[in-house]
Amino acid sequence: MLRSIAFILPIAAAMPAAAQGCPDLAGATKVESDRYVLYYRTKPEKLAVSQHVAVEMVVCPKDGLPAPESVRVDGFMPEHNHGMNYKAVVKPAGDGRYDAAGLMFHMPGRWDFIFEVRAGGKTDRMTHTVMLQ
Ligand SMILES: [Cu+2]
Repeated sequence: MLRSIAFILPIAAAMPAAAQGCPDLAGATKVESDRYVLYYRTKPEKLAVSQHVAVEMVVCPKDGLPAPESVRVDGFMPEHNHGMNYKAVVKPAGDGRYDAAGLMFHMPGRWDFIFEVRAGGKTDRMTHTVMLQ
């Protein structure tokens, strides 16, 4: 009995601390918070002003943390202090994947993608800056 427990524990301790078994999203950009790792990629890949953009995301909880209750994505121009004119709709696609549609960056310049992952009464906010010409 004791012998089998001693055998199991080192295996558990050797597991990676972050995002074990996170589904692969080829070519994605990685952002992370204390609790989550989020990969995203856009469709089309090259962003253009005033064009609808879809965003594919994979959200993976770190070490033993719960799956997200909800995921949101938005865009914001920090230098102009305004967001998008459109609100993205995010749908869970299973296995930690989320598909967002309806984003549009309506002017050139610096935009921040803002990702919000809600779980256990807290929201983790992650951002990634992109430039639109
Ligand atoms: Cu602006």
